[in-house]
Amino acid sequence: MKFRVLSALACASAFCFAASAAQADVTFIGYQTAPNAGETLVTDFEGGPTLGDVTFLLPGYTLSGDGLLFTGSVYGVSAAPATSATTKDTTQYLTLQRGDMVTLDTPLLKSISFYIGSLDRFNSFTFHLADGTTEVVTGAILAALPGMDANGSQTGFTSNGRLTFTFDSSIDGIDFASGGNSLEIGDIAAVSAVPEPAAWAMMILGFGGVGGLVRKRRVWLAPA
Ligand SMILES: [Ca+2]
Ligand SMILES: [Ca+2]
Repeated sequence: MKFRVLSALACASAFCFAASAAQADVTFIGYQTAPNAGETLVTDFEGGPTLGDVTFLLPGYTLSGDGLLFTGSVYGVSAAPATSATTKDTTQYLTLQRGDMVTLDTPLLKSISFYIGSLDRFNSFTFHLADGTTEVVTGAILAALPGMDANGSQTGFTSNGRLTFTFDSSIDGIDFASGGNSLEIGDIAAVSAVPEPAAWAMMILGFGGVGGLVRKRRVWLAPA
């Protein structure tokens, strides 16, 4: 069952008291590798070898920063995102080591989603809102949401899956960063802030097709 809650649980955190803070709806679906219904794939991180020349990056988007394109797992360096309790992403993904930051500049977006592997508390996502402000969601914030953990588990259903952020206003970029090893990101997908009619139809269909694994909460974002 899909649901939307102005979360009492989020209010248990300090972020609830930032009266002017922006808000984002957060959806997490463990092990869901595919983009959500109605989304368009932004990049799958194939190709390279450097961030600037991945084979496919949707027009209008720019990737820059310190991340590595990686396949497989190396202990203490990077772990391929889990796609089930016993399987891993066998394709190329983005990994950020301690201190790394990668920026994805985007057209105006209503929502963005990406596959996250072994979420850690020290992973962070800084959203650039169209009004020029920035808002930060850390792994520690996400760990407080039902159905999610940020314990770095390389197999867990609650720390490997598709993470979706939907905004009341538009964003035009996101910074991925990590205070430790590592932040692992698979396919990124997005919904434009100005969808085509066909996209609306797909989204409406998508709303009816989501199964019982959705955990959706509204988080209060911490100003950067
Ligand atoms: Ca890939
Ligand atoms: Ca990790």
